[in-house]
Amino acid sequence: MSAENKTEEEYSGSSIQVLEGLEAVRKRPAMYIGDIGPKGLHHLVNEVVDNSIDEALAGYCHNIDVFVNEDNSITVVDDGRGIPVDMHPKEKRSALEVVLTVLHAGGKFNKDTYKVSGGLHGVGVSCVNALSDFLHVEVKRGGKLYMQEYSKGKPAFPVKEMGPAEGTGTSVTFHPDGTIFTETEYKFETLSHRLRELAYLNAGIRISLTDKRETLENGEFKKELFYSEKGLCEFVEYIERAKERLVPEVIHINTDKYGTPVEIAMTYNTTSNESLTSYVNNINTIEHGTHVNGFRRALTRTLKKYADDKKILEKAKVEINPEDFREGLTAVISVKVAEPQFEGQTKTKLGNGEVQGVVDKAVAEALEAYLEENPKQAQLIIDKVVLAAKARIAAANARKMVLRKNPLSGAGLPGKLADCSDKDPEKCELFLVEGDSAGGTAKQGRDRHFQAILPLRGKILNVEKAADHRVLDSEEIRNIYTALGVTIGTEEDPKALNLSKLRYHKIIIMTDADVDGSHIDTLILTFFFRRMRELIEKGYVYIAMAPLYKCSKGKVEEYCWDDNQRDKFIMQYGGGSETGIKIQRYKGLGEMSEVQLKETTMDPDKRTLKQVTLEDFTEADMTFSILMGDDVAPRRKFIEENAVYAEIDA
Ligand code: 0RA
Repeated sequence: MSAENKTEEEYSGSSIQVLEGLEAVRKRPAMYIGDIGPKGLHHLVNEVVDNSIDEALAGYCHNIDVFVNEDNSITVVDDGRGIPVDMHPKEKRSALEVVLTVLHAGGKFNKDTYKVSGGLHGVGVSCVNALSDFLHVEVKRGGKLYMQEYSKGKPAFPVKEMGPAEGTGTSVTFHPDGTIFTETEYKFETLSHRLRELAYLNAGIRISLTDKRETLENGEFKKELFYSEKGLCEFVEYIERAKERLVPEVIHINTDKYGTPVEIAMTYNTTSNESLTSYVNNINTIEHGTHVNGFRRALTRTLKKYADDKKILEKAKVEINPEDFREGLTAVISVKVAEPQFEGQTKTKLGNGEVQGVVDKAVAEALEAYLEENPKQAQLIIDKVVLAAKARIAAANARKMVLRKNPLSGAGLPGKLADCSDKDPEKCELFLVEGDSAGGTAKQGRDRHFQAILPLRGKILNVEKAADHRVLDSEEIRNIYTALGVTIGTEEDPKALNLSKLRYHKIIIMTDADVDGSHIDTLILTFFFRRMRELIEKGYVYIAMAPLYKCSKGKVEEYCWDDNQRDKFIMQYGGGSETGIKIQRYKGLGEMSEVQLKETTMDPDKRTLKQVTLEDFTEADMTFSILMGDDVAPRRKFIEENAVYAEIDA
């Protein structure tokens, strides 16, 4: 029944609840949790944890323990007050059952907690219940233990009283429904990343993550603890751990005296990159919004006023732009807003106008005090701003020179590019291929209608460390610009990226599956991340996944992308023994014939592409700083911790 057909009476609370029954969630899961892939799968955990976080923010819960069980079910245990279990007078069933079976019911029972958490979609635990083939909930409350179980959102029996219990709390175990999700395997890193973030955003809560699928050498399960005493202050220190600080302290603002709780931590490092992460109600607002506008306005105004008062700008004789205040800035902004309005393409841009002034006031006040109390640091920051302004002007001139000598557009396409015949960018793909030899194979293996090949000579320039005009001087990099049809400078902004003539909507990085190849991937990704981030944001950048092995027995042939697949083949065709099985290990793209390369890596019907996303800007920014920056120690540590290729090469 559509909403239009309803009589006025049917619009009562109960009818809306019927309309929004759990069947609706199972019919259109993506509408409620975003998607049915890995993202949606992990979102279920966030949805449950968010309820516990709300309970913690209300002051009743201190510990949250998350378990990934052997069967990929998830258990979330908290020591809050426990979901109420008393009979609901109208519904004639326990409040617990209502919370778990009625959409958005959680909040209605819990008016005294200030709902701030509740995920991007904020649909509640009933939604998780609907999308689980099994859910088990336990509540400790009033000295007793209660329990209920569900399948696909339907209760298996009414709430049971199980006996006496000590303390209070809620424990939810759910197993995602494999008929709904494309994948049901949880990733430790995805979960730990969000839980770490939550610990920093909500100081004082102890969160643990235990993976019962994995036993360590000492016989214990893989486990991580997340706890932050000082909140965002420590978050910024974590982000900055691979960078050189300009000022030793992290400026920490934490106040709700202007009506909206605002927490900000910021510092400056010696790089020229800005890293600004913002949150509203624990949700990462990737598109920022009014809270960030307030922050930027206050930062620019306060620093400028300080420099003016001290007559520093007069002496330096430069025009300062707002962007000059952002070079080397690292900041995390978190606000808690009662009724957030989210706007923008991905609904992650805060629209509430009143928040801008609140953040502005809080930042101006704290920053003024910091500058007055720390004149040495103030001088360092202002010096850096002045330097940024001078560098900006010098770079603009150098860029003009380079571009005048050798424009990015109009010079024709690079000689090394084997272009495709189709001209519709939406259909066209550009392969960036490591080395001329693999480039040659790719040219033969491609579909020349829509696939273009640009071979790159080995390692491209590390843009993390190079000055602006040096980047534009590099031939390999100029080739990427011209092949893509990307130029620099629009009417409004001479420095902006101009994508209006972009020639391909798929840009595919294709390198060898070895250490060198992964280094080249990183260099090319660093280039896109720092210079053409919009292409990553639009989802145009991909990494081609070349197979590692070809396994054959008699006439049966199979390509394998990892050791697991190879072992499966050996199991299936050799009963676990390798006799009679041929395993060819591909060390590089060059070892494949054009037919093999086409069949495994280039043909859209058969290949696997990994889309490059900017899911988490903070993490990406840090990874690039660690991998491409000057500091050797954190780089070595990072590579050791993430040594996937090292293993393959062994
Ligand atoms: C409704 C009311 C109350 C607490 C909760 C819900 C609650 C929900 C969840 C979900 C996970 N952990 C939770 N902990 C508590 C307050 C009841 C009271 O006044 O005691």
